[in-house]
Amino acid sequence: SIDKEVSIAVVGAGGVGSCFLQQLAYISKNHPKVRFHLTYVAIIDKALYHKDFSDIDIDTALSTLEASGRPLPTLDVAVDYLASIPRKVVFVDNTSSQGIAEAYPEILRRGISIVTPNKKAFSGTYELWQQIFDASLSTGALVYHESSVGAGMPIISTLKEMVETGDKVLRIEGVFSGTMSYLFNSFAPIAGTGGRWSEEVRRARSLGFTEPDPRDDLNGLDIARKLTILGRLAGLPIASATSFSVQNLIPEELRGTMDTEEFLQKLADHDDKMELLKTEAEAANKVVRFVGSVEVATGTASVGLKWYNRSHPIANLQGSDNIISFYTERYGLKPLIIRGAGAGGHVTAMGVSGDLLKIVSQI
Ligand code: NHO
Repeated sequence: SIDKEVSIAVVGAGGVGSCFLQQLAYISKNHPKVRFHLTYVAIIDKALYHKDFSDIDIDTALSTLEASGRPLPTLDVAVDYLASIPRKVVFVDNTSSQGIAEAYPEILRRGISIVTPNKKAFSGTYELWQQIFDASLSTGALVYHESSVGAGMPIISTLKEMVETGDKVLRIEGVFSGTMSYLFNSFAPIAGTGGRWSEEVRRARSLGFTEPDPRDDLNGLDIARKLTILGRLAGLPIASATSFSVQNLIPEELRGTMDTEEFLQKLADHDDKMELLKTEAEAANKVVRFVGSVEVATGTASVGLKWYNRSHPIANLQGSDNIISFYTERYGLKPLIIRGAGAGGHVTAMGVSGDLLKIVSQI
């Protein structure tokens, strides 16, 4: 029997958002206790919602939004509308919008819970982080963001449980970017030679493994954002994603405003340097990988190239997999290791849907 009714607002319906809507359709048909009402759907320029809060059919939401969506209201207007819904409301942010991220404290203050894979809010200023969790504490509205690190893998929930049950996290280390995982697994494989660096970047891009402009992966910022989030959850007041050492793999001369094609052509001039890195590691019977780590005792985080023995779990990743190792007091010398697909619409949306289920069971 149904014992709860919840309204869902979905903002963003791209790679992750469209997969999330498919999962929401499944959940709403199969949940034994909760009735889900899709009450608001929006993309960058359009929104679909009804004055009387009546339901939007989940299966056809996107085509209806395309055909008869109205112009996107301002965020203030949208939040006023959501706050007036006479039910519990969960706001699902499937965008990478900075503006929406900055509105989380206000959304929570209005009693609306939030689920999101968007890293911006949690890796921005420490002040925004505090405002978000203070607002949640004061109103009881919840905020979950599992997919902001490692897609659907249980990274954030695991770390939170360690901390909340009194384990002491000492170090977190891993490969946090599907793109960089793919690039280094094929550039410096544990067996065979791998291609030239710029060719590997070009190939990864054509296979859809990089951002449209690969510089957005090579600059290390995506990984720095994820480390900021994990470091803060482990108790470090990390000021921002640019407050610690991040190795930028974009050669300095190529950081200007040139277009992507010109960048890829010029990147070939730097292949010899990358080749040298690879052969130096090989000479020591190791492989080079691009990793991130948080060192809790010293309060530091870093992102950059490191060498690993061929037998090391970090050296043995495949495809665009992520791997995250938690070194804690409880786990001693053998870290808890979580490994699996770290990118892609369906697995990222699963983290979002899983969080939604956790929220509805608590509100
Ligand atoms: P898209 O496909 O660009 O879709 C964005 C949607 O938001 C569009 O529908 C757009 O119209 C809408 N939108 C943008 N601004 C809006 C606004 N102001 N109001 C209303 N709608 C707006 O982006 P994705 O790929 O679906 O990503 C969505 C979010 O999930 C982003 O925050 C992204 O960072 C996050 N995310 C995506 C992935 C992924 O695999 N695609 C992952 C994690 C988080 O695990 C993944 C990952 O880390 C991949 C990473 N590149 C890696 O490891 O290499």
